[in-house]
Amino acid sequence: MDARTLKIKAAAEALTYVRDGMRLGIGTGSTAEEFVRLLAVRVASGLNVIGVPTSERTAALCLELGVKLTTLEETPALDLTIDGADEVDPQLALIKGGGGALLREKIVAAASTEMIVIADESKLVETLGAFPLPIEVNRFGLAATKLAIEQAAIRLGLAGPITMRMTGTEAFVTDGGHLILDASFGRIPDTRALSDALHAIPGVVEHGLFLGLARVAILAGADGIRTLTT
Ligand code: ABF
Repeated sequence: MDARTLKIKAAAEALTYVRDGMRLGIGTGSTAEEFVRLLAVRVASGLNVIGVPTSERTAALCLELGVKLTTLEETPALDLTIDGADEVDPQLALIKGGGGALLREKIVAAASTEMIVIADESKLVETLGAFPLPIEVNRFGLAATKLAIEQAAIRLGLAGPITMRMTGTEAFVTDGGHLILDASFGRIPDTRALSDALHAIPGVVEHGLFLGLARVAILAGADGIRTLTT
């Protein structure tokens, strides 16, 4: 089975959690896009939901397909967020942000009663960290922030290259106007300690460790769907 088929299967399973009248957080990335496509079909046949998109890209897709959008200003509390991930561990800690939307994704997930992660089963790992951790940073003081991240990592026994995300020859800029540093620390045994240490650095806007946010992970594989819960 190809990767796209697996993503569609995970997205279809997530759709079974959506009820009429729900206020949804709508994720970013290729798996979340499959969810939007399936959701749009249900909306066209009468499902009444409203969604907060986690990126401009997702907003554009929702508008194109007729999924009604709102904002967290108008609708500050959401029922359910459905989003992809770059890595999922068995406790449902996640690395997200490979698509560059981690700040809005985390704000939206935190505003939701429930978060469901959808992915193909290749995203399931024993310990997070093979995927470089995206860290969204303010442009001001970039070199100082990077140094502070390196020092914080060393205190936790972590080390590895930290590179600025690029689009061609230009720095990648997030929807919030910030930059992303991708930190290749390798295995992260204590995700909470790293999360806290990164949050303590003033130039760090947010990072891609999503801890305690997802309650359900729907993972599609060649043998079918696995649903993990906390
Ligand atoms: C978003 O999209 C991210 O947080 C994650 O980086 C990425 C996953 O993308 P895909 O579903 O394309 O693998 O959910």
